[in-house]
Amino acid sequence: MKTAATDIRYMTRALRLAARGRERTSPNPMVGAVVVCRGRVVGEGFHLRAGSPHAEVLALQAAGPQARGGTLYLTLEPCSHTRKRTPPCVPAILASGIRRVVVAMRDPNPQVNGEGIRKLKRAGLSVSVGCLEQQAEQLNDSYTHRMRTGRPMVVLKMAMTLDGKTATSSGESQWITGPAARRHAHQLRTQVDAIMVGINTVLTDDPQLTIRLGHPITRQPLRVIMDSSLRIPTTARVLSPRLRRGTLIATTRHAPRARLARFRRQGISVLVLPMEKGRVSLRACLAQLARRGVNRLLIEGGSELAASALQAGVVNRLRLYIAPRLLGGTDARGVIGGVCPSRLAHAFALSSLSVKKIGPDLLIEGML
Ligand code: AOF
Ligand code: ZN
Repeated sequence: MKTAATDIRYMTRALRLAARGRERTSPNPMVGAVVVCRGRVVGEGFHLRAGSPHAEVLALQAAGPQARGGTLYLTLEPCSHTRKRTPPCVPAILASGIRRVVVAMRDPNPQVNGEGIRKLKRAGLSVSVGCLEQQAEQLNDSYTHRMRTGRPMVVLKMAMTLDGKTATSSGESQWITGPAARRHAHQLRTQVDAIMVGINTVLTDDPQLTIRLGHPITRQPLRVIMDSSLRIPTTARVLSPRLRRGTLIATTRHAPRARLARFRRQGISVLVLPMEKGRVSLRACLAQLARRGVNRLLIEGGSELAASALQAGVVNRLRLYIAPRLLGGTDARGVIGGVCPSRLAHAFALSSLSVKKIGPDLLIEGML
C-alpha cells in the first residue's frame, strides 16, 4: 500500500514509543500513539504495562484540546470492547475531536478484530490501515500469534556439541557451551512469559528457571514443568518456598491421587491435562498457558520434550547453541529425542537461518 512520507515518519515515531514498553506489557501488546495537529506533535504515549492506560488515551490526554482536528497515529487498532481492565479507547478518540486516524495494523484480538476501525469509520472519521504494518506485526509477534492461534509463540532453546550430543554416556551435561553462550541464553529468559522443561531435566539438573543475571529484573517468567506422572520431588528447587508460587506442574491422570492432593495442600499449582502418547498433551498445555496470558514460551529441554514439541508442530523458533567439541558415541544422548522418521522428507525443515559466533561457540537461529 502507498503511504505518505509524513505518515511513515509519525508511525515510525509511534513504533519507537511502543517499543519502550518491551518486556513489560505482556500479556498485552506494546502500543504507541502520536497525535499530530497542523504538522506538530501535540501528544504522545505508549502502553506501560497491563492494567495501565492505553497508549492512545495517554497521547490524547497529553494533547488535550490541541487534538481537535488532528491526526492520531496508532501502532495497533484501538480497542472497542468493554469486558476488560480499562475502558475502551474508541469513545475517547471520538470525544477528542481527532479527524483522521492512521493505524499500522488490525488488532487480532477476537474481541476487536476490525471492530475499532469500523466504529471510527461509522462515526465519520477518516481511517487508513496498513502504514508500516510489517514492523507493527514484528513488534508484537508473540501477542498476535497467541491471539490468532490460541497458543503462545514457542522458542526452543538447546545446546549441543558439534556432533549433536547434549550429554555424555554417563549423563554429564554441564556445561556443553562456554560462559558467554550461557549468558546469552540466559538473556532469553527476560524476553518470555514462561519457561518450560521436562521432568527429566528437573531430576538431573535441578534448575531454578529464574532470571538471575543482567539488567534490572521486572518480573520472573512462570516456570512450567511437564511431569506426566508427578515424579517431581518436593525438594526440587523450583518448588522451594521462594519459587513455588511461580511454578506450575502439568501432569495427567497418571499422577498418584494422594500425591496430587498433598501438592495442592502445600499450595503447589498442578494442572491435570489430557494425555497424548502417554504424556501430557503439549497442545492442551499450551492452550492453558495462552488462556493465562503467556504470549511467549521458552522450552529449555530436555531432548524428549524438544522432540514432543517438534512432533506436536508447536515450535516456532529454534535457538541452537553449538560448542566446538565432538563427543562421538552412539550411547551419548542426541539433542532431539523421540524416534527418528524413516524418511528424510519427514525431517523438520528450518527457514530464515542465521549464524552467530558467541565466544568460542556458535548460535544458529531459525524458524520452523
Ligand atoms: C493495550 N494497550 O495501548 C492498547 C491495547 O485489559 P485492557 O483493558 O488493558 O485491554 C487489553 C486489550 O486492549 C488488548 O488485548 C488489545 O486488544 C487492546 N489494545 N491494549 O494493552 C494499548 N491500545
Ligand atoms: Zn484501548
